[in-house]
Amino acid sequence: MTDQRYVLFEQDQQARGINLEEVKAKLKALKVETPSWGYGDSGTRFKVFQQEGVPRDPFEKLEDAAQVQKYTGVSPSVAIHIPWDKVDDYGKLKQHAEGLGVKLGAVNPNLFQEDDYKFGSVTNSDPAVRRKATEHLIECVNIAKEIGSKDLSLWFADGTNYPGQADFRKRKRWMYECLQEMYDALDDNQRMLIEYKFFEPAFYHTDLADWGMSFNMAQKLGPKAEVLVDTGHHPQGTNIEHIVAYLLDEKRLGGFHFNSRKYADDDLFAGALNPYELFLTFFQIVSALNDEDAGVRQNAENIAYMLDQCHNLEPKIPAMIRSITNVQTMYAKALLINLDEVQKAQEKQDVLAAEHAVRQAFEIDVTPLLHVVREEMGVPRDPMAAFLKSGYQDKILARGKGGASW
Ligand code: PSV
Ligand code: MN
Repeated sequence: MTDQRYVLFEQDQQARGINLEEVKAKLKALKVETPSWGYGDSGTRFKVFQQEGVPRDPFEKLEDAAQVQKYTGVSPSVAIHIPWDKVDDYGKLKQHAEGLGVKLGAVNPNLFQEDDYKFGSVTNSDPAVRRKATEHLIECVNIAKEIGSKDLSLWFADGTNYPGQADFRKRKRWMYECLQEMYDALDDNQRMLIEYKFFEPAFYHTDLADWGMSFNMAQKLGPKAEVLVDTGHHPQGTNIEHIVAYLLDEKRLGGFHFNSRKYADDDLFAGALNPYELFLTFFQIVSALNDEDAGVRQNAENIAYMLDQCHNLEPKIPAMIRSITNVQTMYAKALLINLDEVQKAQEKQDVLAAEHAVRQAFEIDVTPLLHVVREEMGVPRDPMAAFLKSGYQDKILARGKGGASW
């Protein structure tokens, strides 16, 4: 059946000089990894509300993640967190994932939940704690090798609460030493993605507080170290797309943890509060995909897109589907920006025309395009409606309450 809405859409976009076949190919190639911890119970420091049907172990988390892939077709891998997803046999976990049509993705070490790490992990003044933290990092590299995963996502809760509590410079050097040891353990096809966060759980200083610190660390470590941008980890008003462009130009943008924030690291689902920011982030990526420098293009092609969000009130699988479709929608809109038009306006220093060329694409309704793309990919046109109709949510209620948290 010819989709009338798509026919009109196609005419409009062709008139704007957009190559829709290219846009469709890029949309089909998009992959957004979901986090295993986003399927578990989560909450705030005040309360974790338990939901019925939450997975009880890593195997069930993968089953839920496979639903997101089944209905969206663009989330074929799942990030794991060690020890939250620790199992005796990672080969079995890998096989289970593959049997469900997904893969295990980035491995996230956890250096923030043990008493030993109260005063820091890789920055602790006690060499025995730093040793323990380094061993855990290397353990995670080995797990990643075993499951065939390329990416290790690193986030450190390390920081201090009071002036004078610890020596910033010494901590910086200790962190570098530990990460260097981890770096040396990586295979050639593996990379470490270094995340930053400007505050929390520490309130006075955080050892990797911003992208510049992560970037500096990555640069000193070597080409297998890149920066991970978690959209929720910036102070109010930060121009995230500028950070993205800068890192792309330096060929050090490793990946994203998408989510929405209003005040702090809220971890609300992606695209709920920040659609224009997400769109402008993709604008920088789309522009880098067309850069004259092959290295920049290559970096843009190898970005690990991941979600990092907690669903404290909302059901988890639909929240994940909504985020994925939000990300897909913003990417689709960014792909409709006429980059030549933007460039011409920039050359003429025509501020209004340049801004218009960008915003115009944001205002286009991409629903007909996404429907056709999904149909061609063999997934439902409306992934959310199809999932809700499937009965899966009712089926998992049998798991009861009290599943895994985070
Ligand atoms: C920290 O806030 C973070 O964003 C890191 O990515 C962790 O891996 C994740 O949340 C889960 O704690
Ligand atoms: Mn994160």
